[in-house]
Amino acid sequence: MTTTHSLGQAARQILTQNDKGSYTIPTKGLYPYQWNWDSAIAALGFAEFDINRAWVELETLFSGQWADGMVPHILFHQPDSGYFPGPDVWGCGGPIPSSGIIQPPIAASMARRIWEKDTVAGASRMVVLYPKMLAWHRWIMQWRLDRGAVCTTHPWETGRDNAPDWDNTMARMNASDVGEYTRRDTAHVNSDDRPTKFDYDRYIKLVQLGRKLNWDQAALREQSPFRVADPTMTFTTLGAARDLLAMGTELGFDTIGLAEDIQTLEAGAATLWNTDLGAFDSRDVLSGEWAECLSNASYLCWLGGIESDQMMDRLRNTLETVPYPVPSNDPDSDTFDARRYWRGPTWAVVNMLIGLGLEQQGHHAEAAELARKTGALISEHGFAEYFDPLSGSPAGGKSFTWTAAVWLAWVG
Ligand code: 9WN
Repeated sequence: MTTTHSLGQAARQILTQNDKGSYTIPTKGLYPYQWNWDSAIAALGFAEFDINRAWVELETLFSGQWADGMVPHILFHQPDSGYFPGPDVWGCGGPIPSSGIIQPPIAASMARRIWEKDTVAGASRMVVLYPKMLAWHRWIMQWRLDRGAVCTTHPWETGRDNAPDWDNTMARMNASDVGEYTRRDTAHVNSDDRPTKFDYDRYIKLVQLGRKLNWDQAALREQSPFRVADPTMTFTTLGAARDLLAMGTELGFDTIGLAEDIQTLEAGAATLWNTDLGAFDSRDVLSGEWAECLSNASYLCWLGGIESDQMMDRLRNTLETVPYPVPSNDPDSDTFDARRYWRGPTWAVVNMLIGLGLEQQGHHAEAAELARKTGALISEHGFAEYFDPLSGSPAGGKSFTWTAAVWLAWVG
């Protein structure tokens, strides 16, 4: 019988095996570099048994910060031919070869939780990290707002790559001139569980556009066909702003503008409420269209400190009716696909972010129920990248860093 103790040991071993010394890869083969939000989650996992290593993870992530404050979604520390697109395709400057886009800015929220475990040691690490985190927050506020909501400029930025949220926007894009390229992901895992060629052509087309515009945010805002205000970016930015304000106030650091930013982002979060859908939704900024998608990101409202009775009703219903909640797409939707990545599968990492939000807002019973169900999923089906929400069967990469970290920091 697998015990909680032995699963804890297995989870630690995964973190240790994926540890490259000062940063952690998500999983061997499929993802050989440092990813932004994966690293923040890895840090939370490390904090359960090696708090110094947790801080090092975040410090390495911020060592890749660009001069303007942007923190890239991938840092290509060492060349590796196993992943596409690599640094040669992105063509970015920056202190470490990197991608030119961001990911959900959860690092400050994870840092706050690590700091709370040891405020004395944490204070000295935050002296260096805090200004960098604040600079990234200010970069997002400068470049990514639409009516106060935070926009994504590439499906990869949200971390929810092929979510149906982007279908309409992607369908309007012409990627016929993207050229030849060779995907590497489908050499590692089942192609039925990954984004389609239609999606990949558009992912690469957007990278080519960013490169052509030298990753100039003002030019991209003018010329990119992809700009969507979304719940992932908005709620994580809002949560991070609140956490920066709390830490900055406690530690006597610069908090100028944070309280106003929180008000702006709260107003922005309200613009993501789709009344007809009855849920937080993504909104295409260029067309004004709703995505009409209830996703697992819709439930990140609590992480952003936003209450919603309707989302709570939906969550309770999902916990009761879906065998392995929370699915990344509504099982009643035509676009639902139980195994294809962000179009249906359950992601333990998003469950944890939903759960941490619920706990923070005092919804302890729902947080405990979600943690229990996520724990059952991992103990029955392993530390997979994601899972079929109906059968629980594992999909994508194995021995996955953030699934192990979720076990250590939240459900184990
Ligand atoms: C592109 C690393 C990342 C996660 C994302 C997940 C997936 C990459 C990919 O893997 O995205 O960034 O190549 O599929 O969608 O959330 O951060 O685990």
